[in-house]
Amino acid sequence: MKMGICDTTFARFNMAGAAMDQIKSQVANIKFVERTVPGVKDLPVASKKLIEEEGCELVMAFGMPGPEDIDKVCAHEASTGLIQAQLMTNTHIIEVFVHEDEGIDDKDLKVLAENRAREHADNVVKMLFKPKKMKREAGTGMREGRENKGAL
Ligand code: RDL
Ligand code: RDL
Ligand code: RDL
Repeated sequence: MKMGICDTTFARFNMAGAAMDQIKSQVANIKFVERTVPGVKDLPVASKKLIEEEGCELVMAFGMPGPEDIDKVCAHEASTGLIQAQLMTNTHIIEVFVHEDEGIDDKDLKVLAENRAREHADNVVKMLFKPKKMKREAGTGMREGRENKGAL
């Protein structure tokens, strides 16, 4: 199968590389079609093109919104665009965003970005190939990149 991988030059960590590494370690015969765009607001159309023009069955979209108010607005707009692209194509675009101010410092941000990318990659493997495993995790308080919250 073909999977789309879309990332940005704005981000400060190669989340796409970490995610592809994580997927390749679990699934054979997967072809990645990669695109890089400047920033998060460019992800929706790039993802839609990967679905419609390249035949990708799922896309992972990686981005890093900055810490300023303007960046938060941008991130929300990008999210809305990604959801619209999903609805227009009836295809999942897994949004993997790490806000720069989620990190306590640069070192923590790097660890968070790598872990979030890898854990969303695990989610994608479950969604596509192990739906029963995903189903067993329903209501269990899963998080990506930090400790899971756990069930009540
Ligand atoms: O279409 C070109 C740009 O408008 C687009 O790449 C934007 O996503 C770039 N951008 C901003 O203009 C901004 O104010 C980004 C951010 N903030 C941001 O926080 N993270 C981004 N892009 O990835
Ligand atoms: O497409 C993959 C994820 O982006 C998507 O599953 C999001 O809904 C995950 N998510 C967040 O990214 C977030 O910042 C969730 C929350 N907050 C939240 O509060 N509750 C969720 N998901 O169910
Ligand atoms: O409850 C603590 C965090 O889950 C919360 O702050 C989330 O909003 C953090 N978060 C993001 O900001 C985001 O852009 C998460 C995701 N994406 C995500 O994909 N998965 C998360 N948190 O678990």
